[in-house]
Amino acid sequence: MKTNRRDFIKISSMGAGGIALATTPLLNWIPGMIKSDEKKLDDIEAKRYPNYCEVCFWNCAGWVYTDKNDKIWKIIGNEDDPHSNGRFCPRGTGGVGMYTDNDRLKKPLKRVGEPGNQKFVEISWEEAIETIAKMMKEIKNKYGSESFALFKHGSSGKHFAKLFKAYGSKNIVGPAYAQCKGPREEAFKVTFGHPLHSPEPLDIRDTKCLVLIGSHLGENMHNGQVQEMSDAIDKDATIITVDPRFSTAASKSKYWLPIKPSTDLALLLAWIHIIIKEEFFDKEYVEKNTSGFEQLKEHVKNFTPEWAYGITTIKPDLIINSAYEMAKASPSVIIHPGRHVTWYGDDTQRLRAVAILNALLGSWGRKGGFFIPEKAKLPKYPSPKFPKPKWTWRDVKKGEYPLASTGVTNALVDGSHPAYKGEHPIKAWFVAGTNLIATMPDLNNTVEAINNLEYLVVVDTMPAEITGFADIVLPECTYLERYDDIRVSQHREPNIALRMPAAKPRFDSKPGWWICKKISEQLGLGEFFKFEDYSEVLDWQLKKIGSSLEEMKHLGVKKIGRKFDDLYFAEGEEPEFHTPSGKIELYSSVLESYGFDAMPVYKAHPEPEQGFYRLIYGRTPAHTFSRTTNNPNLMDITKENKLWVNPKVAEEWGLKNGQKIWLKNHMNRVSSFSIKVRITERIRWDSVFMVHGFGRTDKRLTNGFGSGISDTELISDIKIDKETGSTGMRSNFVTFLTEKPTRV
Ligand SMILES: Nc1nc2c(c(=O)[nH]1)N[C@H]1C(S)=C(S)[C@@H](COP(=O)(O)OP(=O)(O)OC[C@H]3O[C@@H](n4cnc5c(=O)[nH]c(N)nc54)[C@H](O)[C@@H]3O)O[C@H]1N2
Ligand SMILES: Nc1nc2c(c(=O)[nH]1)N[C@H]1C(S)=C(S)[C@@H](COP(=O)(O)OP(=O)(O)OC[C@H]3O[C@@H](n4cnc5c(=O)[nH]c(N)nc54)[C@H](O)[C@@H]3O)O[C@H]1N2
Ligand code: SF4
Ligand SMILES: [Mo]
Repeated sequence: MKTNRRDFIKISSMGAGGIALATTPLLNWIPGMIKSDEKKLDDIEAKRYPNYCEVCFWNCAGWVYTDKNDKIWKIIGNEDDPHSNGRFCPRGTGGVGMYTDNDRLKKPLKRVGEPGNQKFVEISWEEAIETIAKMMKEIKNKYGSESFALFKHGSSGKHFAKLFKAYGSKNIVGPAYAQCKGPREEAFKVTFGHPLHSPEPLDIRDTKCLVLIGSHLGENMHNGQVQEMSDAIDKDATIITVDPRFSTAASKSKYWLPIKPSTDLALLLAWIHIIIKEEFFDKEYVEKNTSGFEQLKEHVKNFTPEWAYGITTIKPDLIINSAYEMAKASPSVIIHPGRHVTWYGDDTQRLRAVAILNALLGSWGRKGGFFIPEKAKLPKYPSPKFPKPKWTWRDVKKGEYPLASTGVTNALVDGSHPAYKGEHPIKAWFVAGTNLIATMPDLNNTVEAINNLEYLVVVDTMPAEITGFADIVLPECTYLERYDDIRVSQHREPNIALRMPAAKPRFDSKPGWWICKKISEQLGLGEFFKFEDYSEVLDWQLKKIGSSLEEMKHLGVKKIGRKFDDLYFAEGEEPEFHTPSGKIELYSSVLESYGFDAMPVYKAHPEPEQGFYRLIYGRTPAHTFSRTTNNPNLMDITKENKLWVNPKVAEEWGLKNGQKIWLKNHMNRVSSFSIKVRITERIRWDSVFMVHGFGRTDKRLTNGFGSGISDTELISDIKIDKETGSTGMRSNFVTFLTEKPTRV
C-alpha cells in the first residue's frame, strides 16, 4: 500500500490517543494546545520570545508566546530552524506544562534526619549554596576534588560542568553516552573516522531507501527525522524496518522483518554477505575509499541467508529481497545508525556492521545517504585555565572500556558502590537534570551506590525520584524562564539558536548559570563566572561572530552560510578519512589494536526460560523518558504505559485486554505497580513491550505517581559493551503476576 505524509502523521498521532485529524498540523495534537489556539494572537497583545526546546535533545528552536499577564501560554516552531522546520512535536508543544506544573520544586530543600528518609525542610538559597560549598570543600580536603562526580544531562549541564572543571574534577558523565548512543559513536568513528553527533547527518529527505533497525521513528519523535521520513515516503522511498514489534515505522514499510530480538548482527552479516556475493556494492567507491575489503569478503563468506534464518527467524527470501532493495537505491540509501543502541552488550560490533553496510553501499558522503555537516564556531567567554585533575573516570576502572571517548556513567556508579575495591572511589555526587533512578539500569546497584555516598546534591525542576535521595535539592527554573548557552548544532547549514526567558521563574526557582556562579563565589572560584547576568556572555560571544543578543532576540535562529561547498563528496574526489589508514576501515585496525574483533562476529545471547518473555521498551509520541510523565498537558494525551502481549501468550495465560498485572523479572525484581495488558498481533510471542518513563514512585508527583510500570525496575541484568562500557539493557526477561504481590 502506498502511503503519504498525511497518513504517516495520522498514524503517529493515533499512538498519542488518536485525537488528530489527518489534516491538522502536529502542534494541534494536544487538546490543551488546541484550546489555547482559540485565543487569537491579536486579541491578547501577545509577546514572543525565542527559545529552543528542552523536552528532548533534538532542541528544536521556537517562539514562546506570553499573554497580557506575562504568563506563558503557547510555543510554536521557528520557521528558520532546520531541527523543526517551524513545527513542534506534541511533546515540544506540551512543554508549557513544564512551566505550569504545580508539582514543581519550589524552594531549596535540605534533608533532616537519616540519609534516604525523604524528610526535607525548605531552606534559603543562601543556606543551600553555603552548605553545598562546604560539602565541596570538605570532599576536596579529605579525598581530592576528583572524588566529587557530576552527573548531568540537558542544556544547563554545561554550567555545572564548568563549575566542576574549575573545582578540579573532570569526573563528569551523562546518560546520553553509555545508556544511549555511545557504541554508535565509536563504531562510526573507527570505521569512517567520524562519530555522528546530533542531529545525525542523515540525508533522509533525499534517500531512496531507509533501513530502520529498531529505530522507531514516528514513536521516537526526533522532529527533523520524522519530517524528513514523511517527505521520503511522499517521494516513494522504500522503507525497510527490522523490529520484533510492528512499530509505526513498520506500518509504513515495504518490508517488515519481525526479527527475533538480540539477533540483528546475524541479519546484518547476512546482508553484507549478499551485497558482496552478488556484487551489489558500489565498486568504484569501495575500491577508492575503503581498506580491508578482501578480509571482509572472506569473513562473511559463510554468513548466508539460510544461516541467518536459523538465528533470526527471518526467511531467506525476505533477507535477499531487502538486500536487493538497498542495492537498487545505492548510494542513496541509509542503514539508520539508531540512537538508543545499548541493547545486548555487543553493541559496538552491531553498529560496526551497520557502518560497514553503509560503506559498501557507498552512502557516506553521498546524496540521500550521509551528508557532511557543518557547525558554527562561537568563541569561549574569557575565563581562567582549569586546574588539571589528578585522575578521571578512566582511572576508576583502569584499562576498561578503551574506546569510550567520554565519561561512562556506570563506571562512576560502580566507583561509588561499597563493592568497589579500586584506588579511586567516588565519595559524592552532584546530579543536574538526570533522573538516575529512572535512567540507570540495575536500580538496586544505583541505590546501594547512593547510600554509600557522603553527599548527594540534586538540581532538578521536578521532585523526580532522584531528589528523594538527596541531602540538598535545588529547584532550577525551566528552560522557558532562563538563558542558557547558544545552541550551536551541526546541520546541512550551520546555524545558531537563542534561548531566553519568556517569563520570570515561578516560585523560588533559579537558572543553572546563577546557581553555578553563586557556588563558585563561595568556593573562591568566582573568576570562572565573571558576569552579572548570562545575557552578557551571550552578547559577548554573538558580537564576536557579527551578531548580537539584540539581533538574536528578533531572529531566534540564524543560519550562517557553509564555509565549504562539500555537503557531499564531489565527483572524482579522493576524500581522506580520520582513521589510521586514511580509508574507511572495513577491517578495523583500532579495534584490533585493543584486542577486540576487527570485524563483527555474531555471538548468541541469553534466551528466556519457559514462562518468561523478553522485556523490550521504547518511546511514545507524547512523552520523553520520565521528564514528561507528570506534565499535565502530556499526561492528558497518554496517561500510562501498557504492556504489549501477543494473543497466543495472552491466551495461554488467560489474560484479558485492559487487565491489570504485575511483572517479575528473571532475577526476582518485582514491579512497584501494575500495568494494563494490551493484546496485539503487533508483537512477537517471545517478547513484551512497554514505553519507558512511567511508573513514577515519588508521591509528590500527583499526576504521574503509580501510572503504569517503570521498565527500569525490571532491568537488572546488564550486559556491558566491552569496547565502550555501555549498558546493554535488553537481556531481561519477565513473567506475569496476576495477583498483587506481597511486598518485601
Ligand atoms: N517521543 C519520544 N521520542 C524520542 C525520545 C523520547 O523519550 N520520546 N527519546 C529520544 C532519545 S534520547 C533517543 S536515544 C531515541 C531512541 O529511539 P531509537 O533509537 O529509535 O530507539 P531504539 O531502542 O532503537 O528503538 C526501540 C525499538 O526497538 C525495538 N527493538 C527492541 N529490541 C529489538 C531488537 O533486538 N532488534 C531490533 N531490530 N529492534 C528491537 C522495539 O520494539 C522498539 O520499536 O529516541 C528519541 N526520541
Ligand atoms: N529503562 C530505560 N532506561 C533508559 C532508557 C530507556 O529507554 N529505558 N533510555 C536511555 C536514554 S536513550 C537516555 S538519553 C537517558 C535519558 O536520561 P535522563 O535525561 O536522566 O531522563 P529523564 O528521565 O528525562 O530525566 C531528566 C530529569 O531532568 C529533569 N529536568 C528537566 N528539565 C530540566 C532542567 O531544565 N534543569 C534541570 N536541572 N533538570 C531538568 C527532569 O525533571 C528529570 O528529572 O535514559 C536512558 N535510560
Ligand atoms: S523533537 Fe519535540 S520534544 Fe524534541 S526538541 Fe523538538 S519539539 Fe521538543
Ligand atoms: Mo537517548
